[in-house]
Amino acid sequence: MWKSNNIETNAIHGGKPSQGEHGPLSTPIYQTSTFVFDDVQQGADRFAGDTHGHIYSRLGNPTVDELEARMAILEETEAAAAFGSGMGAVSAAVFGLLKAGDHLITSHRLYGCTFALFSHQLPALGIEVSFVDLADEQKLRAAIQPNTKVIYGETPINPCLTVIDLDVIGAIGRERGITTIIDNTFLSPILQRPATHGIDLVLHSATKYLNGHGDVVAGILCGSRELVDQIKMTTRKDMGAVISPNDAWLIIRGLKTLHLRVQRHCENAQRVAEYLQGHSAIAKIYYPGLPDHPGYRLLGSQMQGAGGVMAFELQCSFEQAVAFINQLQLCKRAVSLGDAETLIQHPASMTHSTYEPEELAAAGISRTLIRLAVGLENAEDILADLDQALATIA
Ligand code: 4LM
Repeated sequence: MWKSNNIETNAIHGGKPSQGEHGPLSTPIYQTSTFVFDDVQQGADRFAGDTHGHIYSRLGNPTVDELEARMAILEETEAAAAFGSGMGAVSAAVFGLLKAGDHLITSHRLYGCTFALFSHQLPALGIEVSFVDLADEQKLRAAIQPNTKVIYGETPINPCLTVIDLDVIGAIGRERGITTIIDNTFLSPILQRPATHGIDLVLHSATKYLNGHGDVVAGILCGSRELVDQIKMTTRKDMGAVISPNDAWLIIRGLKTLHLRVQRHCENAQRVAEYLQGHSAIAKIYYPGLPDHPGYRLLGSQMQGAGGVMAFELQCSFEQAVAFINQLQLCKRAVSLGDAETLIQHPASMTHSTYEPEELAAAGISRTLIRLAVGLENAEDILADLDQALATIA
């Protein structure tokens, strides 16, 4: 299987299987649910795992295989598994690794549906969950119990961009024999590769930067062959959050420009963050590319860039904040991130509406917090749109 030393080349060619009979440049879409066996024995051998070969697209598909091979190379892991959504990947990972009586440590700061899964579904099945500040090593160590099996975090965290030190999480996981999972959605492997910091499983909502064009919902999990195979053959197979071959193909296409897109997202976001920071209507801004953000110290080591997402508070009432969002013309009012279009949303009533009011407060999500996922447009146009909308609340 082909592999370069350069991530830009691997995003295009990495893991490509050897050229088939017709030599297509673009990956063929194997739009098939099932695969034909030559005879009963061949089918039985494949089911028993004695021989390789496809069986049924819930278990594996050649187009999906190519996406998985490429993502494993990009995240510097042995293997990867693709899913029908980011939440499909999160749930397959935790249900595959935890059983009743086990304990999960995570942060109270998470994407809203991940928080809902951990605070409602897992406890209902007898899995204990502790929510601690994963950026605080002492608090994390103090939360470990004899039954702790998994530590799960995001970095930078949705929506306030809190950064967690991956070397600390990876070291604690190794030392205590706890499986560590990091959601790398906000940066993509172009800017951050958690496995190189000792993290066991790296997760993505592939809906975001990996695909990048706002037309697919998907997830990816990258890790050791052993862990990935375990999850593929248990929760992915039996719970069934599989990706379609067509969606896998769209992500393969998106990956070809990932490095160019991410670079432009970072450049545009840096300009927007600096503009907002200097604007008199802004009360607070959260972006790890600004020197006063606590995560800035890890830029250049853990993170090769600050990404395209930021959050901010305006010096105004809730009603004025809503009026500002409604006033935007170019920036689109929508959840999600990592698309060509600049997207703006209100976390307390949208992505994080799964949180109770006191949980929102603990996660630092105020009623006036606004999240901006900067797109690929000309930065001048994004700034002009923000400027005209800010002028209405001045
Ligand atoms: C959003 N996010 O924030 P699927 N992990 C992270 C995420 O931000 C998301 C998921 C997992 C948003 C969706 C509406 C850090 C999603 C879940 O949506 O299931 O692909 O990923 O705007």
